[in-house]
Parts: sequence; C-alpha cells; structure tokens
Amino acid sequence: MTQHTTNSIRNVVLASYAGAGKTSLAEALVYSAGVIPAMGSTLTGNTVGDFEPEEVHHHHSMSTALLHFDFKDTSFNILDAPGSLDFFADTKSTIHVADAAVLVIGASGLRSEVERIWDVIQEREIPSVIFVNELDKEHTNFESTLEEISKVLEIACIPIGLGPMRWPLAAENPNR
Ligand SMILES: Nc1nc2c(ncn2[C@@H]2O[C@H](COP(=O)(O)OP(=O)(O)OP(=O)(O)O)[C@@H](O)[C@H]2O)c(=O)[nH]1
Ligand SMILES: [Mg+2]
Repeated sequence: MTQHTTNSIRNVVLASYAGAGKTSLAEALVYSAGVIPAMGSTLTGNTVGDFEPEEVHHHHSMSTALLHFDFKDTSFNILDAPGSLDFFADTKSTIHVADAAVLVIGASGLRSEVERIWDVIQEREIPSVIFVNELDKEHTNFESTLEEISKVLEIACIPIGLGPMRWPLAAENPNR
C-alpha cells in the first residue's frame, strides 16, 4: 500500500444541485481508477456513493459520501455531496473541508440552486472547475450550456476538453 504524506492527498468535493450527476461522476472516477470492476447507477441503487437504504430508495444522495482512489503519486478523496437544499448544511460543511471543488452542471438544464452552491465555493477561495455533464442527452449543447453558466454565475469560462483516457492504474488493477 502506498504511503501518502499530507502533501500528496487531495480532498475534492463534487457539488451541485440535485440530479446533476455527482454520484454518477464519482462512480465513473472510481471505476476508471480500477477501484470497482463495473459501474453502478443511482437508478439501480448500486453505486458506491449512495449506499444508505434511504438514498437507494429515493435515488438521491442524502449525506456526503467519501470515495477514494490513487492516481500516480496522489491520493484522492472524492467527497460526493448531496444536491438537495434539504441537505445544504452538509454540502456547505463538505465544501469547507475540501481542498478543491468540482461544480457539476447537467447540460439538460441549469437549476437556480447552483448560484448558492457556487457562492460557498467562491467564499472558500479553493481551486474550482466546472464539469459539464449529460452531454450524451438529446437536445444538449456544450456551447449554449457554457453561455448559460457564464451568464448565471457571472464568470468567464475557459473550456477544457479531455479525450478518452486509460488511467495507468486501471491497467495495473486486478479488478479491471
Ligand atoms: N444521460 C445521462 N444521464 C446521467 C448522466 N449523469 C448522471 N445521469 C443520470 O442522472 C440521474 C441523476 O444522477 P446522480 O448521479 O444521482 O445525480 P446527483 O447529482 O448525485 O444527485 P443528488 O444526489 O440528488 O444531488 C441518474 O439517473 C443518472 O443515471 C450523464 O452524463 N448522462
Ligand atoms: Mg448524489
């Protein structure tokens, strides 16, 4: 097992409104890293993140889940925060302990709660990126989503695209 110092540990929060795809993204990350052999789904109720019976029943996260993987020399703790405003206190506390944030936006439509969550991330002044999700859905458009994000959050976005990536660790992991 790799020994990590605090310098090589990153605590990254996935935050957004409900249904944007945080738990699915967390699942894809641990799958890509070779931690799990197959991807679960929140609809089926077999994801790593949504493990509480209530979460499985309602298909929504109700508290922050911690997922972990190593990539190269860095150890990542992924904090999958709930999106519903009913659990906003939990989301806020999670953002307050994170080193970095990923704001997940579903391309099928931005919800108004996103401003409140973005404000908390901005208050913390931690490195943050926006992940545009659901681009496989019909009638979604990356450029118009980007425009909407810029308008709603009053920021200038710099698009970064990552192609299909096979992580070195996945090839080494016996689960893959
Ligand atoms: N088509 C498509 N569906 C997606 C994508 N990401 C997530 N979904 C679906 O969207 C729904 C919500 O995804 P979740 O990952 O549970 O969303 P969440 O942000 O964790 O939601 P909360 O826990 O309620 O905050 C599920 O049915 C997912 O299968 C995507 O990229 N494309
Ligand atoms: Mg979730």
